[in-house]
Order: sequence, then structure tokens, then C-alpha cells
Amino acid sequence: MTIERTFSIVKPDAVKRNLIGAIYQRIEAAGLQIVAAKMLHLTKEQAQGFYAEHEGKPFYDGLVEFMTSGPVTVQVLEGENAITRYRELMGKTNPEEAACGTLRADFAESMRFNSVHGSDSPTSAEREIAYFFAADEICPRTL
Ligand code: RTP
Ligand code: MG
Repeated sequence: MTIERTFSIVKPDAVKRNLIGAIYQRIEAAGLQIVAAKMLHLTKEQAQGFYAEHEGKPFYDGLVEFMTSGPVTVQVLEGENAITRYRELMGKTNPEEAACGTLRADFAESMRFNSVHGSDSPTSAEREIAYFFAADEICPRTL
């Protein structure tokens, strides 16, 4: 059994539509535990740094504009194979390709306004958790 932590964002489109609770409910119902959480309004610098891997891509500036357009919630999720399981719960980036019952199929508005973020690898998870949370802001549940 591999207990992992992953990093999650409820993006501005979902916060604006009062979907924080619905998304948290799906996360908890899937057996993942929220071990850290806070709300913040990202600065341009924070969003650019967070998505640095996409710098230079055609969607980068629009993505940064979107991610700074309103408040987000950021979470650390913990559980068995949390990284892969949360990616499965989110569904594909493009909601039109996301499987039925996934967060993006049910809540996303478009490829850009796609409601949630989740780390794509253990390396990303470690970087992204440290980008937003100090060690003493995380309350271990299973680890
Ligand atoms: P995320 O990082 O937000 O969890 O999403 P992801 O891994 O599924 O997708 P990624 O390729 O990392 O893209 C990051 C975010 O950029 C926006 N995007 N827009 N062609 C487009 O218009 C486009 N492609 C990507 C989405 O908000 C995507 O989640
Ligand atoms: Mg990504």
C-alpha cells in the first residue's frame, strides 16, 4: 500500500459557481483525505511560477489570466495512490473527453475553465505542495 500526498486546486470558475463543497464532497467520498486547505487569490507572479512548465505555450497567458481572475482553494490530499486516484477523479483536461462522473465532466465549462487541478506525478506533487504550504500547515491523517 502506497500512501501518497497530492496537491489540488479548486479553480476560479468553480469557486465563482459555489462548487467548493460539491468538489470537496467528491474528494472525500472517493476516500481521499483533505489534510491541508486554504483560500487565496493568486498573484500573477504566483500563477506564472506555479505553471512555469507551460511558459511559452499558446494557452499560457490565458491560463495565468484565468487563474488570477478570482479566489481559489488549495488543498493537500492524502491517501493510497492519491496522485493517480485524484487525476482519475478529475478526468481529462478537456471536459468533452472526460469520463462520465468525473469532476471535469460534471463541473468544467471548457478546456481552460476546467474547475480543478491535480498534480501529475510524485515530483510535481512535492513541488506544488511546497509552493503553497509550509510543513506545519499540513495535518497528517494516515501518514
Ligand atoms: P492541471 O495542470 O490544471 O491539473 O491540468 P492538466 O494537467 O490536466 O492539464 P495541463 O496540460 O497541465 O494544462 C494546465 C491547464 O491549462 C489550461 N489549458 N488550456 N489548449 C488550451 O486551451 C489549454 N490547454 C490547457 C487548462 O486549465 C489546464 O488544466
Ligand atoms: Mg498539469
